[in-house]
Amino acid sequence: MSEDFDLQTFLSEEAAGVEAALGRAVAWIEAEVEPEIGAAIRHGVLSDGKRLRPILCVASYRACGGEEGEAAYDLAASLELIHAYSLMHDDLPCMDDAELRRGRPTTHRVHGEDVTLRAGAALIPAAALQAWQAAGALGCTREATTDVVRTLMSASGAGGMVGGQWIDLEGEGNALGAEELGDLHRRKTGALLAASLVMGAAAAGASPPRRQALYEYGRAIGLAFQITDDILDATSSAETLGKNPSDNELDKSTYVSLYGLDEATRRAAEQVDAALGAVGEAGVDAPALEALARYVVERKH
Ligand code: GRG
Repeated sequence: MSEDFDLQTFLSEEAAGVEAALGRAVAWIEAEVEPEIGAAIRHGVLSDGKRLRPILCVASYRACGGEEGEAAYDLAASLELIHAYSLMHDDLPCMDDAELRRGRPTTHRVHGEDVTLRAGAALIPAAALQAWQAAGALGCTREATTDVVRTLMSASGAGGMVGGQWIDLEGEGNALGAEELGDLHRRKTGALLAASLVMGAAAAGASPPRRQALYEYGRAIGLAFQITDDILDATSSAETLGKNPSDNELDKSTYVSLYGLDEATRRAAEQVDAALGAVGEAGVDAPALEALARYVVERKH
């Protein structure tokens, strides 16, 4: 990593930009829904997440020549709206039945199941609108705007995150093979992470090879992220993670159960190298992307 890149300062400055954009997004969404739904949305979205997807989106946008400004964070916030809904629904009793998320009670434990279900559902079209509005504010062409919104919705949908979650739920109690596990995670976690990079590139009007390189970077760090998630679930505590480790309890197949800790760690590092190789070959010189790829596997929660 470049010696003089200060990752912690970068992450906290970027998170501040994302936080402000999420505040603006939640304010317009709240104005359209009943107060109890708005309160649940506020709980699920404005809690203490790492904001990795939006930070990646803005880093990609900049790496492709996009200019500074609030609208880039507004675009990036659309990814966090999808991510937040997925966590709110994932924690429901009909899915993972979790009581703790981001160090505090899950949305349904505070606001109730039916309200959380509706709040999460409201966030899906809100995210599409958020991305569409932000692309307009960024001056994206009609083609780039379509690309941005389609990328977000396609990564969130049945071919991406929703499909991956379905395989995950069906897999509980069954040992998945390497191919099935890879497919599950490419869809459940990897698709939205890769979309973060592609949306930033598309909004900045990146050339097709550069956009492709960022997609490959996103796919690789998506896999590295999930392997690390499995390692943290197997080795860390609820206090550090802000959620209860649950893979074992739910009898889920993971990279740790399939390969063991050492091999899982090696595979995560291999994906970081692949991510850096993809952007390096395309001549994308972005210290932030390099630092973020390493952060994905070095993080503690
Ligand atoms: C109805 C089948 C069906 C699906 C609905 C619920 C759902 C859609 C999808 C769930 C997808 C899911 C829970 C993915 C997990 C991704 C993941 C590893 C989350 C943790 O991400 P971090 O570490 O969390 O970035 P923070 O809290 O920092 O944002």
